[in-house]
Amino acid sequence: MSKTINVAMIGARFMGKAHSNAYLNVGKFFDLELQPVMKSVCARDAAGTQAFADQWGWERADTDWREVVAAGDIDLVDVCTPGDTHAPIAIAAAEAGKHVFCEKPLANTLEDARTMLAAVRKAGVRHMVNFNYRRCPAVSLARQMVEAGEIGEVRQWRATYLQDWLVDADSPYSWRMDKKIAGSGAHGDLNAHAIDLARFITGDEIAQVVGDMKTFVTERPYADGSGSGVGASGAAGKGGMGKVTVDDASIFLARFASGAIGTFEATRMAPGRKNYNRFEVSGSRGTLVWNFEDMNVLEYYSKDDPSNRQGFKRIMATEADHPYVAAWWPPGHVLGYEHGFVHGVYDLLQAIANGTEVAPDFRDGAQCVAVLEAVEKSVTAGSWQTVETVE
Ligand code: SOE
Repeated sequence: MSKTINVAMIGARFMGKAHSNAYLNVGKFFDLELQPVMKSVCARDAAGTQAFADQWGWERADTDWREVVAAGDIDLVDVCTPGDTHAPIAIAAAEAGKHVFCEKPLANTLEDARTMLAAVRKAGVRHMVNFNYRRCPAVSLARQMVEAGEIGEVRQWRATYLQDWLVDADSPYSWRMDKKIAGSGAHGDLNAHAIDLARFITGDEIAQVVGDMKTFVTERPYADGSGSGVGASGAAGKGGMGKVTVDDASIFLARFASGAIGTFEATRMAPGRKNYNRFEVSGSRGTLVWNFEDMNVLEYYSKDDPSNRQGFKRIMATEADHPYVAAWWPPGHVLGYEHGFVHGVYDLLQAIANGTEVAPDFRDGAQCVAVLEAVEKSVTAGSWQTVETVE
């Protein structure tokens, strides 16, 4: 009989569902030393939170996160709220001695991210940021291959993270378009993932950046509140127009510490691209390509293949000896978006059980925010900026 760990999740919308699904299923597919107990889900709207708790199996529905993070029966606090509340919730949780799992980007400012890192370190609790794409099996495999030298010395990184849900000027306003709440637009929402993937796959740090950002639609209608997922509005029934204070698109060039170079593009305005999170990394001996829209496949070109057999091969990362796959289905029975969340929760729970490190942790999260912030500075200054190092 394994031991248990009591979880409280703050936030009950899109990410709340993805995390709830992970807690529900992780123990059914993976051998766990600590079984999660879904104790409390907390959000502002009492009736909606109760309905969410009933649907997903949370024992209680709460509305005051301060009481929840301090509660004696909570061991792990999972932060699924918009970026502006990550710091106060995570810091209070750490001060109450709770382990903290936090959605990305870690914070809206580097200052907040550093304060969060200091708080979890001081408390000696486990901490992790949910960069879910690291844990798609094909992405974890790409990391293993780069680490093993299978593309040689890494020289160039190309990331494109393209969506189209804001391409229409009448797509509704939501908190994601309010800088005070979201911190930034496509930049923090999507480039954060691309930066994390670049750091994870290459094992390198982004040292200098220069970029540009653009807001194409500067005001949007408030929604009727019927939406769900990315477009859901927090301003139901308000009427009128909301001012967009974040970017719709953000691009930047990067110089890595090793001497490699890279390009990053994030947009919510690319018609036809739904969740086109793609990277291509070229080394001295080969290239790897991954795209979330075909997430089980890793493309691999090796210069070391015989000359008459050169070409990209499509590796289906669905074999039992691919990362995380043995826990699931037979070869060829593909995995999806939700599995990355299950894998993240699995790694976090095992790290808590064994007292071991888990990545990406708050230092990784803060280093990602340092890159995001340096890009924003470069846009204002019109020049290359050096990225601060978070120790
Ligand atoms: C919306 O752009 C969003 O849900 C992001 O917030 C997620 O981090 C990304 O994985 C999918 O798109």
